[in-house]
Amino acid sequence: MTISADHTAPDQASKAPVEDALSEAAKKFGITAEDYMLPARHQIQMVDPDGRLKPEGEQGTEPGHEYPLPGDDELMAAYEQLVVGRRVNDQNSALVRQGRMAVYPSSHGQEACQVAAALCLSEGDWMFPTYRDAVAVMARGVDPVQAMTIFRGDWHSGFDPHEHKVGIQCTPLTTQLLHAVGVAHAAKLRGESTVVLAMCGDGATSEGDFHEALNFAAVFHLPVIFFVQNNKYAISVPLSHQSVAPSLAHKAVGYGMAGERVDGNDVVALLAVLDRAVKLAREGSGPLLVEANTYRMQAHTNADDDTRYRENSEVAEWRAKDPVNRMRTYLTDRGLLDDDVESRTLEKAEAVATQLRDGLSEDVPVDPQELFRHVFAKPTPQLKEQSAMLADELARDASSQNSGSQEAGK
Ligand SMILES: Cc1ncc(C[n+]2csc(CCOP(=O)(O)OP(=O)(O)O)c2C)c(N)n1
Ligand SMILES: [Mg+2]
Repeated sequence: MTISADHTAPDQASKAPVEDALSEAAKKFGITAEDYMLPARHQIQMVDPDGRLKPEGEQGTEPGHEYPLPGDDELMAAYEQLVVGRRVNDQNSALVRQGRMAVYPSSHGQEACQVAAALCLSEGDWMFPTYRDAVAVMARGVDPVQAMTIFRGDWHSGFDPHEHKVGIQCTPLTTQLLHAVGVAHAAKLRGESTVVLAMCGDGATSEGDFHEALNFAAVFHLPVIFFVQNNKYAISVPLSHQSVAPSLAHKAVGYGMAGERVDGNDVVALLAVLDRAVKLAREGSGPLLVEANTYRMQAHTNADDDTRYRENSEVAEWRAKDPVNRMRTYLTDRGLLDDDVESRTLEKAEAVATQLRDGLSEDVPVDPQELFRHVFAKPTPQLKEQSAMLADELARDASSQNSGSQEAGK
């Protein structure tokens, strides 16, 4: 992708260099542009794996990389979505085993990232998720059964992306980052205050599209947050074979944008970091990259055997850092969560699971001719021919079934 002069953004047309904008952003925090772009030396972690709030001096913050604790309402909303998200992951995995869905890439263990990705955005913002981000899509308000339609394989998307400002969950790695950048570019040209959250995994950072999306966003100073869920694997390929950069957040500085690392199993820290990233992007400080340090607790999908490439001890180590248990302990100790709230939350999660079981157990009538629709605005001669062949075959099938049942009825 080359950047043509025809696409010159307004601020560049008026010759305001992006470095100036970065210096402006850095000035807000009293640090240099370089320190603004480089992630803090340590990941941001506010609540430790045992559910204890860390003393301020140990949260990984530095001058210019300071994060206030999110408010209680936001934390309680996050906890509810965490519990619902965990139930959704486990219910969907069961539905795949029962043959009700073709595939489900579970985000079990990554629910804190999923929930924070949805909660940090305002109504008018956009989210561009991957195949693993169904819980984020639902937390953004998409109906659970509509969200899962794509994994049943009977339609491209069960929801209208424009209605919810959520892109279709994307399987071709990182193409969604380019879509996200395009939407952010359009919003900026129109003078809208939209922020776009573009999601991807650690493996996806090796794709060419990742580079093009980040470079374009930085050069045109667009309001995009690249949210990288580093769950340590790209199917069987470990992070060590993917990148030897100090961290994935460090990649940001090479493009001229700010990067930050955060504990991806600590929803409190995630909300703090993402909320600030959204605010900065909305204020016009340009794109940001947030790397969440998390772990994929289950196999890549139901078609993968993770015991062939990782040790059980590694999985056990991460089980102790579970994002849901950690938040339950923290909120209980704060006196915000008691047995009543917990049982109401579990009921809500169970209601969503029931909705998924009922909705995905219905047999949907599918028209095989849909295969040819919406491919091209004007169907090609080849597609027309194939569609006619299919119609012919279906008609022959129907007539042989009819004559078969007449024979049986004699
Ligand atoms: C362009 C492209 N290349 C390869 C694949 C096959 N593929 C599907 S998922 C995946 C791994 C991606 O890993 P990561 O980005 O870390 O995301 P995760 O699955 O861990 O959430 C690969 C290689 C694909 N879907 N698209
Ligand atoms: Mg990964």
